[in-house]
Amino acid sequence: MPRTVTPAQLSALQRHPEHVRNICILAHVDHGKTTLADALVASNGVISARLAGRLRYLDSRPDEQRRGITMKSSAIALHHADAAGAHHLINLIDSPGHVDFSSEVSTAVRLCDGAIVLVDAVEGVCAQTKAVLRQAWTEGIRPVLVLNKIDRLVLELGLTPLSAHLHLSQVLEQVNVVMAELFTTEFLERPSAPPPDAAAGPDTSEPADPTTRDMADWATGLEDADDSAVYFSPDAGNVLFASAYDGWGFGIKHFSKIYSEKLGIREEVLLKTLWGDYYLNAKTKRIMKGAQEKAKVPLFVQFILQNVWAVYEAIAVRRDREATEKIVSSLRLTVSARDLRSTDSRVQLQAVFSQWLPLAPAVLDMVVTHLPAAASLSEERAQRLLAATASSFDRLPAETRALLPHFTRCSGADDAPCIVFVSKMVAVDRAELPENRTRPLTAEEMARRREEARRRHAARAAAPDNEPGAGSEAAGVPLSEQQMAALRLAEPATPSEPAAADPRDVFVAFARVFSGTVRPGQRLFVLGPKHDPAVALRRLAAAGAVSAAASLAELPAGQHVTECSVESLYLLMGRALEPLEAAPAGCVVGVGGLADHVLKSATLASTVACPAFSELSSAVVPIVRVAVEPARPADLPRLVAGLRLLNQADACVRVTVQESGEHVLVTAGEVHLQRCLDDLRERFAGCEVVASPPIVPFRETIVEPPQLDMVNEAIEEARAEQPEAAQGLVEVTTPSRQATIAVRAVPLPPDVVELLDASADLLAGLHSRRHGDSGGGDRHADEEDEVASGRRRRLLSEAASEPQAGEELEKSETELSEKNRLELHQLLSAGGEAPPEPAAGTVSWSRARRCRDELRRRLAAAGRHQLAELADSVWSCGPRRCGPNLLFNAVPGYARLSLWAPPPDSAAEPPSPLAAFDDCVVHGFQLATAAGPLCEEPMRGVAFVVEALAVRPAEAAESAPAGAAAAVCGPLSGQIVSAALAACRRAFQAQPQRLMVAMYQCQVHVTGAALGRMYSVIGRRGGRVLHGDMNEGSHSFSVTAYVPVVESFSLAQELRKETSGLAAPQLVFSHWETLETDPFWVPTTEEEYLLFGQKADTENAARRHMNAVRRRKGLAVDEKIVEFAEKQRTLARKK
Ligand SMILES: Nc1nc2c(ncn2[C@@H]2O[C@H](COP(=O)(O)OP(=O)(O)OP(=O)(O)O)[C@@H](O)[C@H]2O)c(=O)[nH]1
Ligand SMILES: [Mg+2]
Repeated sequence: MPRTVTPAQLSALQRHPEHVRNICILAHVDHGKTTLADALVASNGVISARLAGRLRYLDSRPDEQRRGITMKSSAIALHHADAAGAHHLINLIDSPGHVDFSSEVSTAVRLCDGAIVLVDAVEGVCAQTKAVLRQAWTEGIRPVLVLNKIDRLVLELGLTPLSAHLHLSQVLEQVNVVMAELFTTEFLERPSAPPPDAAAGPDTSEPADPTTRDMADWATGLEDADDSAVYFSPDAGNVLFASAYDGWGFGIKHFSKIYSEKLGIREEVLLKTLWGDYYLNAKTKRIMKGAQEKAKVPLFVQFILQNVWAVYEAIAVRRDREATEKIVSSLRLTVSARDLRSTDSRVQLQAVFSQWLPLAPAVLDMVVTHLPAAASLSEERAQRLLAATASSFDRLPAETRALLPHFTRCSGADDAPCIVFVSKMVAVDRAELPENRTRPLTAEEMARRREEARRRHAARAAAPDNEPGAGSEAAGVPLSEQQMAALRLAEPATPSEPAAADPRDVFVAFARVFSGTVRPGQRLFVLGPKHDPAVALRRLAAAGAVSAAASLAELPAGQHVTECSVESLYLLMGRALEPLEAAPAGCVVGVGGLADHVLKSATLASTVACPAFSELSSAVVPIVRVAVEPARPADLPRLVAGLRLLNQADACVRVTVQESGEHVLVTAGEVHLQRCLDDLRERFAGCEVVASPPIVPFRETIVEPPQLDMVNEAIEEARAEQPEAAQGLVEVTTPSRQATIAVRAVPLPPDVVELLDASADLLAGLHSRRHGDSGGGDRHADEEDEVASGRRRRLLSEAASEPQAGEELEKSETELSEKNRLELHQLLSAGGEAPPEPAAGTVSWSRARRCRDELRRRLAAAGRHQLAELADSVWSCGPRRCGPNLLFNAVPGYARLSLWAPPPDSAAEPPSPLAAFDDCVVHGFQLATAAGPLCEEPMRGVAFVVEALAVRPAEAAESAPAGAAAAVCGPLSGQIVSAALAACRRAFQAQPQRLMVAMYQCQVHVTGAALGRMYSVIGRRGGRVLHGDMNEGSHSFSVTAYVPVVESFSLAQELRKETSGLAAPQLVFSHWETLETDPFWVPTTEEEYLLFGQKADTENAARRHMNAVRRRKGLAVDEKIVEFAEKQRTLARKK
């Protein structure tokens, strides 16, 4: 089929935002998104209808085709004419469903107004289905539902139409349960605000069932709590039943029209009753309620499913050619004889269904009627986009608020401010750009050239000295430029060929225009994530003009605006790009020329009054890190350049350079890592890259002393050599003997750690408030941080390498050179330690107080009454000043300002002599929590209580005079940092230490047959199964398990191998879990010797992990290589 629409027609449609729909397809992995997209793409003639569903056109990368999963979201512009003859432009984005690529989903959702959510009718709602529904909800975009793969109900499960109906209603119910959860959560959180989706969009005017409304009012007491628009229901028209693979799909509306003519029942009545518990009374010809009760066949089964089932049975089950032909003729379809005679039943099915119930029109009709147009952006969503950095829309400057009508009206007028959001940067092969592509000749050009050639031929024939057989070249006549051009088959690229030094890939920004019209050559401001319109407007008023840096690299500190020029605009057409003259408000386009200005996402605007849109949130945390290096050392510059490109092209990747020069790549999971490495090798770096085995993070913690030993015997040995009060208390004195600090470490209860995790932004805000905002933490904070942590680690190991005994520690402290001390201080005060910025720019003190009270409550509830009393004297938290460890002040007589209350304006507080060294103790604590003594991984869930801190003035110190002490031992503040660090580490070591491992939550769908083998694979890897429920109406189970991240590599391959490809896991980071074994455990009691033997050579997982990390970091490992060696004998080979 030829292409039915030209890019010119599509770009003409862009000028009517009321006819533009920006939508994405969302679903769990493998539910058929790309297959559905194929059907839609085929409806525009981009691919042949015969190949739709087989080609997976939008999976354009070779690895996507090879692995059969989508890895990058890609967009295509489609045309659709509805039944009324109106023309629509649909910008469709196909997104990946694999959890590793969820960041691609976030980038797609931000640009859209609506989403097609797909659910596999057999598998039902899966983990990612919930995640994408939540994502759509939080972004305020409206979803419609497609229940896909209905053919599997017939062909795989062999369900009857009646049981299929039951099954489908259960799946629908599952989806609606998720929606109800989202609705109620939001409703309870914001009791006074209307729900974003329920009130938005053009079709909320449809009358809601009055009874449900009354009930909602009664139950919740809120007039606007009409949740009817939130749910999916076939009679509301927002649900479609489909099989994307066989190319069919229908909504209730389609059949209600047909049967209203046949039965003479009004269409509206049928629309309300075709789905649900209704049946047709054959005698009275009336529709009655209560089909289930009276054991009647529901209308949906009788009129719809039975017909669909009949086709499947005739074609695919019985392979009955006669019946097939009968069906074809009774449905009045024109199916080609070739298709009907095909031996492949799927070809026959596709041929029949694509005529009877074509998928693309059904989907696109639903999209244009139920999803909002680009022009009808709801006020609520616009406000939310604009007020990303401020606490509320009303607090924004007047100039910013004035932008709102441009958003909601979607004004593409020339005088409207131009606002564009870039959600990701896509690397495109330079040769693929339309300006560099060889363009096929148009018909007129071909005719013109033919004419020219004919003329030349005639002229040559007429020339007297023409010799037959001698071409003009042979005769020595050089061809003219024109002649040369005529000999070429295609038009040469218009601009000169790209210079050899140019990189192969160029970046095209994936963007949506929210207001105004963008044209090539236009200059726009690029607003960084921390851009504050109020500050910029003030600066503008003072200076008269905005001074913006030319590129990201030149950006001075404290400024967040650069200026860029739009080089080119493209229409996104799946694998191809088409040039555009202008992009008016409401459309999704590609923008060229932003590579130096935008790292991953950005807001572009023609005015600085526009705030930066909130950054894209992603549910996945990058957790798998590998060190990469080129196979040939000479390729290092290429690798470095390649990593930079990769970082820009992928929202979820983090690239850092460690102090040691190691390049580290942090990715969301194994599949993501593989794709990143492939990208590096084949595209960005173009050289062979070697990756280290994945580095998995650990945490260190302490626990209560155990009550039972390893053989479950009660530990009776009294630890009463010391008085109770002194147990675990560690006292350290500085080398100059001027200061002493005593610290005790106590484990924090899990729910306190949870509270600290949840309040990280608040804690960081509290800290920066107390210490004056350093303004640090710029776009490159991550990289700096990584460097800083590397350097910190080195300093740490130099400063206090395994402080086991007091003398050793003091020795190492004196060795801490002056230079190192200085570096340490610089490091701590520089951006590297910058905490995350407080969310709203200001600290909410009431929230701080609430957090303190909650902390106290949770500590008391866990029986930690001593700590609960100290809740008001929290000194700091760490590492990075917002982590899950606490430092408490229990120094008698030292009253600090509370962390939880605003600092007083006047400095009227009586300065305690200790206050001067306050920060030193905090720094020591930060260093200690950033790298624990087990294997220098961060600590988690540890409270340090400072029970004594004494600083004697230098004169009083018994040793040499002050000057001399400083000369030998360094400045006192540095010594206190080291002493606090050492005290914390040793207090930690005085408690039972444990290692914590990161856990993945693993979701697997398997059939009953493969269940056992799957359990054994998970068990072998130290995982535990939480629950394994049988899916209703099918033979498959969905199993949820926890698996340690460190044991999870190649789990997918192993599972696939063991279960013959039947199980594929989805792994998402879930939580940190403490390993119960003590990494230093050795058998001590009789029973333990008996059970474990003297060598205790049974596996100690904690020690194995700890030693692996220590070895990787170059730390000392306490391991004997050969123990109990035996003499080696060479066995004689006697045969
Ligand atoms: N039986 C059946 N199979 C289908 C149907 N739709 C898709 N499939 C198959 O399901 C598999 C996955 O389809 P895709 O379209 O790649 O799924 P996806 O949702 O795009 O997957 P990701 O992009 O990786 O998340 C393919 O093998 C399809 O052939 C359907 O309606 N019926
Ligand atoms: Mg896909």
